[in-house]
Amino acid sequence: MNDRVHAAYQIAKDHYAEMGVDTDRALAALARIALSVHCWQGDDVGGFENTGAELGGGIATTGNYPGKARTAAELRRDLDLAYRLIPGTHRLNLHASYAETDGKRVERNALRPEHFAAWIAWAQANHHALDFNPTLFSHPQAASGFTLASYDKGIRNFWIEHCIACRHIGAAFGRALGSPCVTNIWIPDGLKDTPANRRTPRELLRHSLDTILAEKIDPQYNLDAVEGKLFGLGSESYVVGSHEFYLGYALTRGVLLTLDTGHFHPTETIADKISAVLLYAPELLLHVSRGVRWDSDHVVTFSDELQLIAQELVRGGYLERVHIGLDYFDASINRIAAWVIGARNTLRALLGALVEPSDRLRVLDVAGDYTTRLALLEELKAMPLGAVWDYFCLQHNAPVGIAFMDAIKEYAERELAQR
Ligand code: RNT
Ligand code: ZN
Repeated sequence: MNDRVHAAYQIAKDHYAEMGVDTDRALAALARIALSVHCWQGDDVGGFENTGAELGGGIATTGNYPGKARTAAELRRDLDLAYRLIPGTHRLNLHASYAETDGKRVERNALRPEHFAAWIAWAQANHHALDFNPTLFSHPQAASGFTLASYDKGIRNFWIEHCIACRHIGAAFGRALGSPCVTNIWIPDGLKDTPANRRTPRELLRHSLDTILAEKIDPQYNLDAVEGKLFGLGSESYVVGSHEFYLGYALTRGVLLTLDTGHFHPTETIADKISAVLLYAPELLLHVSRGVRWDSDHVVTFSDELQLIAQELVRGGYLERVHIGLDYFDASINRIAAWVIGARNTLRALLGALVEPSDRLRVLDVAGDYTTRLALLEELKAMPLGAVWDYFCLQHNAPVGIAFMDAIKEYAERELAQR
């Protein structure tokens, strides 16, 4: 098979060269991209606090596929396999609820870097830089559906303290791994039905965020990001942290804006937003996901939307300014496969964008030759991207094609079946 992959790559390379594209350069550029792989696909966003609290905050996993990770050690083993099947070197995106506290109850506002010592050691040993998220859901203090925008000062303060603690943990990750940690704040606050007052919760949220971010932390270690949303389960009529809220917030405070592909109206895509926001914001965090009707968190497929996002990142020259994270959770299929399928698709889409004849396309734009532009873009869709992708997998010792499922099935029998 390796011979077949090499031979196919040579033919593809020549074919792309005829188009004016250097595939070796594209492969080298792809190898520099580190995806931030979300830990929470591995255990249905459960975390390991064992508080008995159900998944809350208007997000939900459906399905009961066997083999879910029950401990941090199991989750790390599952991640090890996923990373082996995803070509390249990638980051891990952790949530605060994945702290390891030796069976002791540690409140979220008292979390410290040492509660993530095992994660840091594992990340160092395996070359995964770390990103982080405070967890403002699945908790008694979030039972009302409100956290940083709560009318209750005690609740607000609890979550402010939690977010401050998380920024320090993020900075510790950045220091330990030698790469800035992006600490992303997403809150569930919202209402099922129309509020009488949309204004005050937004003022409260702004104030809470300002308090959280008051302390300056060296961006070499920690970068702050804020993530908005259109609606959640049970927050259909009003979400305090909407896109406009956070766009304004990020731009005036100089923090990163997070765009989650599942957090907009169904026909609205984030691809068009990237070049607009990056005129004003220094950096972006993406949560690559797939919205399907009311769910914003399906496994990422090789969709038009995914390809368009990748094209925007490459065409705009934004790869250095955009942190690419994954964010979905499916409990109805093998969870390791879910990670691998979504991550491989994201990388493959980026490769597709990297092998575009970008100079030629730009000339057509400027010349106003939209007919040729359309013709060329459609021809590109049938270029041998698969051969270049297979070669990338081979280069990085990851399985070629569907062979990654063999490793997952073997692991499912050996390891997951025991859970
Ligand atoms: C929820 C947000 C958020 C979460 C994670 C688990 O709608 O997308 O990013 O998915 O924090
Ligand atoms: Zn998200």
